[in-house]
Amino acid sequence: MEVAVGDLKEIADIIENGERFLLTCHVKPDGDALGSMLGLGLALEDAGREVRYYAQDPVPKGLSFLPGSSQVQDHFDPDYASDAVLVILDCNEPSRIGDMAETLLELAKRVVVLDHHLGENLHCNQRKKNGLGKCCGYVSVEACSTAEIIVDLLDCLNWSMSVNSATCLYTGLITDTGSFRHSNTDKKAFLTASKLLDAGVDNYFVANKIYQSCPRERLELLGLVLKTLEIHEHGLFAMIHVTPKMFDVTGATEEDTNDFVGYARCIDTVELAAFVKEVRAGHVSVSLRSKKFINCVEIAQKFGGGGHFHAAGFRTPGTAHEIREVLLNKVHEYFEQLDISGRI
Ligand SMILES: [Mn+2]
Repeated sequence: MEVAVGDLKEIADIIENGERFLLTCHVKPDGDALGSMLGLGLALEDAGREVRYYAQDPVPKGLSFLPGSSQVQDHFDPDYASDAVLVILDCNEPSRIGDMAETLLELAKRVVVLDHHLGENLHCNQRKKNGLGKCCGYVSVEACSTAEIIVDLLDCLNWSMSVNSATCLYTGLITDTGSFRHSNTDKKAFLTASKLLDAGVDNYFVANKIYQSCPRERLELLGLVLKTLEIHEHGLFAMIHVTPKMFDVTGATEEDTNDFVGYARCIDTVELAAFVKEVRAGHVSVSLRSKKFINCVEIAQKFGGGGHFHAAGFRTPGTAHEIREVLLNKVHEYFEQLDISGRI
């Protein structure tokens, strides 16, 4: 796997020459999806381009402080889309954009993909499908966040960054690196942060919005979820879950479960953590997080999911209790074929 696919200069040319843009990101948008989309979009607006933002799912309450977030719509005008450069941020598979992905890809005049996930590289496949080079992209698994790629792109364009644009990008950077704690945090992540602070970002403001502004329902739900903690595989695997009933009892919403999996992973012996989330009865999504040597994608792929080495996920029908059992078995199989002697 190449670490970077595509040419950022080629993307910069398309951006420079475009007049109308439709920006989109993945379903259930997170800090990097929205941060990179709005960060790029606000820079485009400052450069006099016409920009619209589309995301299938709404902006989470916790990210509504992002400048420009009120402009994100859950629908798009097909006439506008057919005359626009479609920029897809923080994902590279149509299913991650949502139900309207194929329509958008058909309609758009040009398609640009900017991402840092492992995956089938939408732009390459689309390029083959369309034959005419309508799609291109830059996907770098080395980049800690899509926001970092946008900073590089704006550098390439020689465009200056407004405080608002930089605030969005900084949010993408700190959320995807877990505030510079995850393994994807490298020197470049700090250099990018430094550039964003130079552009005027109030990092304490952003940190407070992200980490010190949660509703009390979140903590009440966390209390119930932590009671479901079980540790398996000689202390290496921790699992927690949430059920629809726990949401009912606490009044918390799905957004409130953000990063709960981190509590399971933070245990000293744990190398792999799973959070089994049943929000609607019979529909489960699972977040997997690892510390060092466990490849979450390999496990997620057994269930048709994907992601990064240290962070992946999948969706499946079933109840939380059923999926716990199935996952426990798969993880056990995974550990059996892994040589963990000397690690426990
Ligand atoms: Mn990201």
